[in-house]
Amino acid sequence: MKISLIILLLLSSCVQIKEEPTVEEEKEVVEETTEIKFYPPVETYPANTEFTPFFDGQTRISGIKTETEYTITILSEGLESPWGIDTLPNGILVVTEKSGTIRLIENGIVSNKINVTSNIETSGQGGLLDVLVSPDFDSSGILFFTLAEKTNQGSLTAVAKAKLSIDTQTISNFEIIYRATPYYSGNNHYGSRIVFDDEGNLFVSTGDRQSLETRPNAQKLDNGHGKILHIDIVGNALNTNPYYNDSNVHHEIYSIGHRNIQGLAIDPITGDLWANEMGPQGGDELNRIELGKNYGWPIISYGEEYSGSPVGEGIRSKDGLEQPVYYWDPVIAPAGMIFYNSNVIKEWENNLFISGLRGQHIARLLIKDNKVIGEERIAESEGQRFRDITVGIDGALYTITDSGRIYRIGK
Ligand SMILES: [Ca+2]
Repeated sequence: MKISLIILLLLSSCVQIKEEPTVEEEKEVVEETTEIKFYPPVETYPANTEFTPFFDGQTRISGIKTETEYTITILSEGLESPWGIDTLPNGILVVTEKSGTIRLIENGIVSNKINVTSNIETSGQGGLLDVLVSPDFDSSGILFFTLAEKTNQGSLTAVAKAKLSIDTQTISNFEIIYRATPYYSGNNHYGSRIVFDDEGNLFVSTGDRQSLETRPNAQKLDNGHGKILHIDIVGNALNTNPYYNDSNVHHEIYSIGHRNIQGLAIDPITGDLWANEMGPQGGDELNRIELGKNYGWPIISYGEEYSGSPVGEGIRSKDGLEQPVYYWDPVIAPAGMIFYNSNVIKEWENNLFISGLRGQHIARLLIKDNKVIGEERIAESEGQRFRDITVGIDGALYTITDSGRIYRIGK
């Protein structure tokens, strides 16, 4: 049996080798290797700080321009403070609203509000935040969320899961599975995003809760502030986490030293986790996240305090602390981001798209060998604060804005 199977495999591989590419296939190869044109950097304003990059190409990289024709369409302006967007397997879009509701968008039509939970700190940067569709959604109806949970001790970033009914009218079985303790009275810098790794576990990002009191928590191991966490779908820390066997630590920690992360994405080719991070004045970052590493906040930063005084010692690098792959000064305030995992617009394949709040555009980044080699600003003329972005099953980008719009950007 085994030998005949091997012979069969050998035969079939021989047949494949002998196959000549068709004319059409050859044409495609030519198109794909078309040289990329580079332009001057997209940022033309002076930086806030006088830091120089740690390596060439770490900021203000060459500009690029999408050559494919695409359109930018407003599907609706009726969302109320939308924050997170994801795509159901059938192409329906699910959007969170900060007050604690979701909406479904099918063929551009926005559903009524569906209540998820009311136990939310909705002031400041709080709210029902990110949403993530479970890979087994078709059978389970499960959605994951991040939110600012409200209690009488203050608030914190939490991860929850809940079930959307088959008729898509109601949410049930809402359950918090993880809490980024401790609670704190402030209402800013909750992060947060949530993505699946390639084994079906969750990466979650948080923030440092903004105050000078909580900021040092980003460097401490006993809490969930200013971290990326790695948990399973019931909320347990993974035993591969770097401090899993230590006592008096937050076992869910994957990486530390983050200020406020509103963008996480998995590279579809390498499986690597990427995160963006809000800097203070100047110093927004893009990082490639590795297990157990320290990304530096608040010890190093390419930004400064809003007063103009330095952050800590005012240094941008230090041994043992990770350098960002890329940074922005002035800031774009990066929020949700995604790798374009469709082939509908070929030149966008595996590019990273970051929704910018203060920057009021979608940043398209071309990445090669873990370095940014090109940057484009998309939808800049819309004048919107872009909060999150997803790729639809039609290969278009769908993005939501603070003013309540949802856009389709694609062919
Ligand atoms: Ca950093």
